[in-house]
Amino acid sequence: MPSPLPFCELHLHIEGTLEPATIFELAARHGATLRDATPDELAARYDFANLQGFLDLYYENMGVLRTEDDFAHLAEAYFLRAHRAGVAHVELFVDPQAHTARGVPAATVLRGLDRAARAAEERLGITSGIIACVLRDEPVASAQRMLDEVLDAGVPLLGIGLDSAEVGHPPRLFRDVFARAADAGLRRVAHAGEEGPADYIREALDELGAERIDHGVRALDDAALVERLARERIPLTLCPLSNVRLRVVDDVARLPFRTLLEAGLVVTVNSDDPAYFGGYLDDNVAALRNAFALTDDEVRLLARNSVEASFASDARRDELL
Ligand code: ES4
Ligand code: ZN
Repeated sequence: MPSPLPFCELHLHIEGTLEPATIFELAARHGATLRDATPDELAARYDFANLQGFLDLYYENMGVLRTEDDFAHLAEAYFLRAHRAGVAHVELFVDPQAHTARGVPAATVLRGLDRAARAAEERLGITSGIIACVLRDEPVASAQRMLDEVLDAGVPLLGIGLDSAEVGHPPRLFRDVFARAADAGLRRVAHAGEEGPADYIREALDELGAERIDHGVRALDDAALVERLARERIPLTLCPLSNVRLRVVDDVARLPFRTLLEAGLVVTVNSDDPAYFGGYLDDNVAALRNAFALTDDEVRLLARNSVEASFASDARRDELL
């Protein structure tokens, strides 16, 4: 069934759309050797004990992304699949430090993504923006260099985010990086409360000025925080299939989805790393629909929330609502 309304996808790591078959295709193009003999053999290892188990493979696999064309090709394939899923606007995450560490300049990455984004707007009508994420398990100085590089790349940038291994890497460490990003006109988001404590969500708001929280399911451990998120209409970008595959919950039905909605939170549904977690945006919506017997009105609310939570222009938001 087609989505009843266009969705905005607000939590999507573009490197997490790198499908096993594409990894093999790019490895062949670059003469790179892979650990596995076939895409199926690789995919058979997509059985993760936790976030770190996933991240290890995610960073290894992205080694096949080397040229501007590689990044353009990756994003083109994503935009086509997102279009089929009913996505009308995307704010995509990218991890520049994961590429510069391998000798691929941030400008190469951003130019490839930007080229695909322009084509997607023209051909598919999908609007988008790029959010450069700080790898929180790397030093602050590396994050500062990344910010300089992406600001100097000559490609329009929507925002700054915070991702990678959460526990032990609190948001407050990156206070100065986010302050400088805000001064440069970037929007601010942060992963918090995925595996880490509710306190990290509070820090993301107070120390980083985060305007949205990515995941944030652990907010429910702190009633005052939930009340604040509702009052300030700070959206949460939930990723149901991700939470199951990374064992945040045993199954989608165990997500505190109705509790979050009933607390008045601006809840959105997103796909995170769809090539790794078993589905794109439509699959995530379907998983919630099945697990919680969502009505069409409730699915429409999720679509509306995604528009409200987006950083799209007022004109574009009016179009989508
Ligand atoms: C990520 Cl699911 C998730 N959490 C944190 N960082 C990430 N980077 C890519 N996917
Ligand atoms: Zn994520």
